[in-house]
Amino acid sequence: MFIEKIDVFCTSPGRTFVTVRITTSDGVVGYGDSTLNGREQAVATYLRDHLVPMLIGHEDGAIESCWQLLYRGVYWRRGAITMAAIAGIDMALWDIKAKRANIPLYQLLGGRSRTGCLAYGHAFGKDIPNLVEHAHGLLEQGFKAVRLQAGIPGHDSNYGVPLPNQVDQGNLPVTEYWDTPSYLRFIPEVFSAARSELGEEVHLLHDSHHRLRPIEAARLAQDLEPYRLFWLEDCVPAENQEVYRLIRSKTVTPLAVGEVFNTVWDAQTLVTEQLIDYLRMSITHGGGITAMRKIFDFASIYQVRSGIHGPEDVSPIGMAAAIHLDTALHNFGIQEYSGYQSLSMDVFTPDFTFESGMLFPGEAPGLGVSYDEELANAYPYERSYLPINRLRDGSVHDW
Ligand code: CS2
Ligand code: MG
Repeated sequence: MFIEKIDVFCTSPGRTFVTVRITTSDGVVGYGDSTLNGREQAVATYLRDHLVPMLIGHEDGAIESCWQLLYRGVYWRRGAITMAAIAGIDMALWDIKAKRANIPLYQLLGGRSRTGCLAYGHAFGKDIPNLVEHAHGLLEQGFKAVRLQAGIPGHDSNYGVPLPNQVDQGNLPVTEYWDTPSYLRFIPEVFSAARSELGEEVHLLHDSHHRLRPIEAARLAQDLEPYRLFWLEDCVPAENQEVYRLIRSKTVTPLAVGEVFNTVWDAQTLVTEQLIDYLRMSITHGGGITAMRKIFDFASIYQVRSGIHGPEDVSPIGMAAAIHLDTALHNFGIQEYSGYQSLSMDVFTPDFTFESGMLFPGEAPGLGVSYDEELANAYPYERSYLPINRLRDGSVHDW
């Protein structure tokens, strides 16, 4: 059997998603996620104009061969656009293969390695009391791990703390301002208060979102050691993997990085030198299931665990794929799960579940997702941007 038709949808049911639907010559349908926040049309166009024509007639069961065709058969390789496009095709082909075998995807990836997958939610607050209150709410929902992001005194905004009436300049980037010294002074206070309010058991995580320099990151990681974080994430931009050598040498706070990575080469030094503890690459941005199962197996040799990226801008399809892989991987660490708007869930109807702080894949054959084309088409694509971050002197900084 072979690929007969590929549809690429770029719609905004709740937020913008890029969805791939493959239909085979014998009528089996598979779904994949190619969402890349703020660059959705670039991926959709790459798929429609460049990849889809190459794939019609390709044997749908030849997944590895298809991946190699799309990675090395197009000469220009790697990059966020390319690997998100490959990911959507790859996920859909794995969905089809598991449907043909009439088993949930995790069974095809080695079977169940754990009863459930530890998840973490996003707690945020304009100040410490507000943050702790939100974190308590997540604990009441059953989470055993929460990411804490707080407003910083003197900052108009901070990463991970949505503003109630964020100035929306239509569909152009919003500018935010950042001050590292006040951030470095305040975050230890946040985690001191959180640890005493939330107790010793709960896993606490924090995301510096690429904003520090190596010595600043080392300082923060050291200052947070008394609060025993599960991880400190994206403390510095990671294009230069070697800068993690300094940070690693100064702290025992676990380090996580990788949500912006899209191939194993982005993480090779970090993994082989054990400069990190968790690799954050997502199936949607890392080239699909074919690529990510290999990358996490490579990471397992160095005792680096998975921490797959799972915000709202990985679609429920990408989340379902992550949970299936999480369930089978030996070196699973934790799964990010910030949840979705009900409209998004109505479009994709994923069968994964969240219970007592853990995520569970469904037992339906394949990924356990669908795509309500009619409902989604009622929410046409709307251009949107991620914010731009500047220092107070106006220079552009990492967002
Ligand atoms: C964040 C992401 O979840 C995280 O760890 O870094 O939500 C990130 O801000 C978004 O994926 C950007 O689109
Ligand atoms: Mg992050």
